[in-house]
Amino acid sequence: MIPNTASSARKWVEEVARLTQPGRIHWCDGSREEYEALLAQLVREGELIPVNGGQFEDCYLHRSHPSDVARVENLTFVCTADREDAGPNNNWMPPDNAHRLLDGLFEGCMRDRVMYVIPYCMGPINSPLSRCGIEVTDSAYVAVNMYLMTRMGAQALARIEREGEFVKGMHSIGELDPKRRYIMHFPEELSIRSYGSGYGGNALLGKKCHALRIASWQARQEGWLAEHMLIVEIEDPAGEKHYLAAAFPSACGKTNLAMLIPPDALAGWKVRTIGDDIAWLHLDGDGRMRAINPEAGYFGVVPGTNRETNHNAFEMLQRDAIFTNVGLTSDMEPWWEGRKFGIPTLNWKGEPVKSGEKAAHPNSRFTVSARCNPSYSPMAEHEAGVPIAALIFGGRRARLAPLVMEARDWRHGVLMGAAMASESTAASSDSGNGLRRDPMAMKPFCGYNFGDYWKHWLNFSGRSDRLPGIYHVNWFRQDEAGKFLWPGFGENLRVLQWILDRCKGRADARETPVGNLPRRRDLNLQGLDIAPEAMDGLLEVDTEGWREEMRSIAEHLAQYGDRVPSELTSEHARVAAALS
Ligand code: OXD
Ligand code: MN
Repeated sequence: MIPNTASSARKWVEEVARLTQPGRIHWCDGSREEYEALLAQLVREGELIPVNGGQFEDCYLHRSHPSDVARVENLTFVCTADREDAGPNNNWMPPDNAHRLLDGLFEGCMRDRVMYVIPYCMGPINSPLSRCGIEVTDSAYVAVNMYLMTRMGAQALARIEREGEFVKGMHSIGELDPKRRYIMHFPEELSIRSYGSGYGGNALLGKKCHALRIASWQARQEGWLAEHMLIVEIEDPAGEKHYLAAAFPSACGKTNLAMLIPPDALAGWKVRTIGDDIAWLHLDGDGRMRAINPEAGYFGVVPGTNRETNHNAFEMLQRDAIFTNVGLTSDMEPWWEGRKFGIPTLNWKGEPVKSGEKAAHPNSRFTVSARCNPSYSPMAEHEAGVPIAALIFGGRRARLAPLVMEARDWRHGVLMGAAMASESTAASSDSGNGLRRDPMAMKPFCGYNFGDYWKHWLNFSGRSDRLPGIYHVNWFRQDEAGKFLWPGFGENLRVLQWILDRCKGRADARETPVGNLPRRRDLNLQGLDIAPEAMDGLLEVDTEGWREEMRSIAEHLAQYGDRVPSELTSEHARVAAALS
């Protein structure tokens, strides 16, 4: 499958090989045979452990280096010529310095190693909305994960050869030394260099690095959006299909919402998954927003997954899955907190479990092809993408944010997205009150200045009068005693039903300064056992609390200085005035 010498792909790969000096180069063809051969090799090398073949068919466990278990935001850089273009939302390094530093690390780093060349396509292979890349890596674990997560191999290479343009991604696990670890993006060159980590978000370059950071930059130039959003298909009892895209910060239940199981009381509704993490949104010729999921698999958080919380995910983990950093039972079954049955004997590091310690790493993951999902929608392969009825933003907020609110128009919706916040652990908190502002859930992933990004969002309203409605949801409101007010999971469909009815002009709402909210009677609460006071709490607007919130949002926007579009500041002023 090696392309001819005139090909731009071949030339670039040869250039990389001159720098990294691999012992051997393997061009991945993306076949099942190749995948299985790589799995067998990883098992021989001790990088993968086959798990119980009775319960778990063709499933494997990988244990990463204990210092390499998550994305590293502090070591992730966007290297634009002008620092202001990367913005305060990104770490920045001048491109020349970054290249010098990375060239030094990559020089000779693949001696005695195999260099895998992975041509991949993000999005359906023949869709005009898809974009391609090539990742070179010295990790066979990365290659098998890319096989599950992307459309990789011969067909992607053929498209790259046709188009001539592709995102160039260089990855080496290096020495897995946290002091020699960098995830660098060069949006102006459409290139990525990642060194020193084998963890998914840092090493599977098609995902966060390409499909969000680099793609968000490309999208701005080309007039579309690359977003940290799930895409879900909802079929109503009349058989009509609707599509929603929703952005939530990491670990706020995107995978669960994308695979929601309707509660018994909502018989006749069906929910299918298009994507669980990333959406590329384009306007079509009629001004409708259409979405594709650039990925072909899921890299999901394992802990908490069981038959009740996410039946579909639980089912799809039984075959052809790669687990990373979960524990093991004495029967060699993968085990994680919240699995609900079985007893772990080994923890994620492979040591005997001590009492009181967690067996799985809290960020342990599964990698699985989207086609293994019982709720997979074939529309995920639709080349034109699916038409989006509404965009939803959300966060984890114990107080203030109501169960659901609707933006009065696009501009108000962009403000809602820009102001998004979620409660965070102390480790990732960047604001004194325990809240982390995470605009559009893109804080770790927007490849350019947030001020310019908001301007790009706002510009859509001048391009179409058929844009989706924008909504904000919060499944995590608590009462004074810390008890969740809303049951969440499948019952969230009731909120989605209101959103879809609003989009069709079929549901009512009350106008408030912060947005349009349903009254209790506007929601379908049939068959739901919830106290009226809990519903009142979920749908209240605490004016004083919101005034304080608007002050905090103003401070957050001000960090972006004169790159903040004036439409956004005036929208903020409008809401603040309505509250006083
Ligand atoms: C992810 C993340 O892995 O958002 O999807 O961290
Ligand atoms: Mn994510």
